[in-house]
Amino acid sequence: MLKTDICSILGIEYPILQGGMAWIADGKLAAAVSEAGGLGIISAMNAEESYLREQIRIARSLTDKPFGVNVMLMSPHVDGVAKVLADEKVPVVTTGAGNPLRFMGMWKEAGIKVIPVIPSVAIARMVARSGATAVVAEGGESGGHIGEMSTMALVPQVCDAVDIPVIAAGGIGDGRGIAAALMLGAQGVQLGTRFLVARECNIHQNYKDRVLKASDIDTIVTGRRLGHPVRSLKSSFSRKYFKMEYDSSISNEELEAKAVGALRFAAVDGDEEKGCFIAGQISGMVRKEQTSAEIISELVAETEKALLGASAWVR
Ligand code: TUI
Repeated sequence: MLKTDICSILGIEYPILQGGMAWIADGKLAAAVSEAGGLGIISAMNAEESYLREQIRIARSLTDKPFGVNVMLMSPHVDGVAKVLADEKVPVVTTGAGNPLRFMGMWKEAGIKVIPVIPSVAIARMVARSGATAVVAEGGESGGHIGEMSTMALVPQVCDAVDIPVIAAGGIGDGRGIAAALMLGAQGVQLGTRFLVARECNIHQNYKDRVLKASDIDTIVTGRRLGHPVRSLKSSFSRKYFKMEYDSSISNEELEAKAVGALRFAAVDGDEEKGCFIAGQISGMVRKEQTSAEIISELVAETEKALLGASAWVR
């Protein structure tokens, strides 16, 4: 049986978290993943407090199991969202795209387990000192807003630096990746891209089809010039955006403006011209639509096989 300490800490069956993807990870997907024994995570994204309350209500109507909420710290509604989470006493909060320190006291007081997503050792140390329950160490193979480090190099260095559990993310798409992450010292994993094609994932079919058709080299990183690199699938939007970043006649303000709404255009409208189809480098490994329960049970079986088989190399 695949079990680590993070399972008892979070009250889940398997050490598998579903990433909190903006415009994608809603109450229905999170509940399906939690029902399957993982930790489903709702994205609070850029939305107002009322959206989050509704998604929490939906998740609670579909499962009694623990679930999480991801807070995008760059959201204009972050203060209100942070209060809703304390008020609703959600079991787990993960944070991304910034420093969660100013909310940690309020969340801890509400009994919430706080798991910041971090891109470097220095930030891992900082959040550990402030009382984080665990960290998600996310490498740049992942989709969305990324740091500089790769998962392979980041995870063991974070494990050495902090004495709280480390959950690996970025570039993990199947049981081999999970087994490898555990070998690097992680106690669990977070997967986003694999859940894009979950049956309970409510994104536009064009988005799912793009992931299903992607090859290993089909992602691109845009936004470096603005200081927030984002990995997504190559598309007419992302290729155009990439070129604009090298065009000095285009101002940073214009670049920012061109990105507004791009996640929504992808997830809700499946718009090939205006959408930013966020996905990680493992897109090339995602070949079929499955229920969240099928994804989790396949991942667990593959991980157990990989871990048990690995001892054959020691003679
Ligand atoms: O946050 C993510 N992934 C995301 S957020 C997002 S929405 C967005 N869209 C456009 C631009 C920016 C965001 C899509 N995908 N992953 C976790 C993550 N956190 N990656 C990097 C970080 C991070 C960066 C800096 C965490 C902490 C941090 O701290 C710096 C500081 O000291 O404030």
